[in-house]
Amino acid sequence: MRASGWLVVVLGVVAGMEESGRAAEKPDIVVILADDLGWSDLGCYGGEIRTPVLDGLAAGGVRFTQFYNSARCCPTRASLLSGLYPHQAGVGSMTSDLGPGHPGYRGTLQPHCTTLAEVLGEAGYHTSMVGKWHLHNREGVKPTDRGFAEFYGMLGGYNSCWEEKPFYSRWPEGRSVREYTSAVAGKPGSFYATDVFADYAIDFMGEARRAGRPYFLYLAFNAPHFPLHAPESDIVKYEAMYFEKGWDVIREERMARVKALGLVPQTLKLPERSEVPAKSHAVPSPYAGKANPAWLTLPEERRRDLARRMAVYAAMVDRMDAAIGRVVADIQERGRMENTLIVFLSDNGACWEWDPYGFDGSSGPKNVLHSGDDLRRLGQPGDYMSYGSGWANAGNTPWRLYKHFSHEGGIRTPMIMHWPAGLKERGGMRRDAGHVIDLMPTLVAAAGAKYPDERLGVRVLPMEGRDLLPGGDAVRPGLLCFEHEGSRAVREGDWKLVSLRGDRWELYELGSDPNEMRDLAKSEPGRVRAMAAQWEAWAARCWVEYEGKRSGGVVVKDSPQVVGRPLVVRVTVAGATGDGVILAQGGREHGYALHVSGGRVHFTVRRDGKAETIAVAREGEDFAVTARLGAGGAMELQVGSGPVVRGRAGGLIAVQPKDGLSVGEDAGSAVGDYAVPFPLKAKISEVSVKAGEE
Ligand SMILES: [Ca+2]
Repeated sequence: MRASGWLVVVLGVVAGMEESGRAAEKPDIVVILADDLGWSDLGCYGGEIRTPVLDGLAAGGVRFTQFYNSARCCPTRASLLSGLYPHQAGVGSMTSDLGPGHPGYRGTLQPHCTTLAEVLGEAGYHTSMVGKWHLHNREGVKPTDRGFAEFYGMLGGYNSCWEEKPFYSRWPEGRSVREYTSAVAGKPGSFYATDVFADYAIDFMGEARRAGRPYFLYLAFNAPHFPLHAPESDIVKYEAMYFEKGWDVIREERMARVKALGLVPQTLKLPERSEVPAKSHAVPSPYAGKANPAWLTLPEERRRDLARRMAVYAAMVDRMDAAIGRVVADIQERGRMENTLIVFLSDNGACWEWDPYGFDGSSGPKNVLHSGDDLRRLGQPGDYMSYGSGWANAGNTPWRLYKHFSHEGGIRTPMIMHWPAGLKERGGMRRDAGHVIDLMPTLVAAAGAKYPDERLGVRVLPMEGRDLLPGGDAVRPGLLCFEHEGSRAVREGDWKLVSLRGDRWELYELGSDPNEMRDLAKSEPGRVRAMAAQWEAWAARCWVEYEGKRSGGVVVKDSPQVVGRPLVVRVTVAGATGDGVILAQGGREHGYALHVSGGRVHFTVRRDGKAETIAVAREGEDFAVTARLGAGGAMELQVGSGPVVRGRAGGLIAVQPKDGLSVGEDAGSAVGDYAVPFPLKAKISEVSVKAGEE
């Protein structure tokens, strides 16, 4: 029996090789994801940042000129790994879990989706992940619970690149770990995340080779996401140049190069500097709602500070390219370059948070103007900063807007595929649209794997994307759809319908107007209606809860600044026959709301996703409400002259909510336990929100 079984195996292998030669051998697969990388940052996409390794992969493979992600860290990662739209996988927003009533917003990969690691593991692949997960750190949903046999990296979204503990970990527990000294910038043997990721990637590839198995390595850098950290030796390559040129010259130079490279039409014009979105967390930013300023209008001290920030960012990209170079060199040394499929892309566009000056300390309103010797601290251990919207705008040249948004600056990513044994192209371009949902069908095809119908007894949703390997289409058939925090888009052929949160639809013909400069919505109302209906149908099918959905309530234009301030909210309601929201400011992360439900008035305070609610009965259809949030989080609620009900939130509102104050509905995501917009049929008057007084 034993001899005959052995014989059958050998015959099978020989037959396979005779049929299709090298292709019978499964390719090794490496998917490399950058974090918050702008569209034109890489040399092969028009950037001045030195990226010779990625440029080399592009020269030996194929670049996609219109490849899309899902605008933000978590949704893109969920979509890339599952082959589904983010909401279908359960990650329509970030990692907050809104509960079973909101299947698109469970904050982590759901049982009805499978992952690239699970599918390729079933096909015999050694599976490993190095880098940033950001799909929740709960037990049962870590990388090693979703198909990756080995993991080293960070489970959360962003943290120091210089400090290993407690941010980076090795799973499964008990595996051998490398030892690094901590936070001694640039010293041999000290920890720097990007370099360490390459160390572990090479370790994991070696393990697979020793086991005699093909491997799938998912290498998800946290570079160049904030906090911007890089070795001084890389920063100095860029600092003086960025100060001399500034973002206006860089934008012009990149524009010229993307044309020279043939990435965009020769007729394309550089748009005006993008605006700083009005809902800025850097409140009160004087730039909110205005365009990024011209570089030379800024004082020299500010320009030196900003040049240093951009230099640190560029150094992170430079260093990431070098780390990828070490991984590629390891593959080359083993003679495996021919049959290794390498994919490189970014999870979203460059990050504008939250105004042209960037932030210091944490993502929020604090900015520090550094000067003199203090500039040298930027990017070093202990520092924490970002580069701001002016540089992010340059990073996304020639597109509009940034990370978070469904305009091209948010969702268009560089995308390189390199696989000499499987792809015809050597330095070519693919000009049809692609999307991260395409990686699942592409890798399933490349690996000869099978996408399952079921996973652990649960039916798995079918793949949404298409196999990229054949190529050859001038225009992608079908629809691509987008939604993130109310920014929506649908693309069919070269037509794209797009909106900001809560705003009207804009219509663009990307074939002649790739950077969304000529809005045709007014002249093509029929097309707007038809495409909007396509988007609505997609949203309903994929569990999208559109945050900008409006119901006739009022959104207050200049919402109160509530961070760290005691609140007193007063409002008069008349003719309230049913349930609904009286007023709300904020959403699923931070904010407060008053709503009526089950004959009671509810007061909710939400901090970091955690909601505290107190409620009191109301008498009749007409009533006045007073709600207070005091120091230390003391909550009070009173209806009319009735009893005062008390509760306690964790503290005052800690982050200025993105969703403005709305009256008569909750126009953003839900602060309280209701389904937005939850309009209240009533006359609401005498609304007063006092922030900063007890
Ligand atoms: Ca990101």
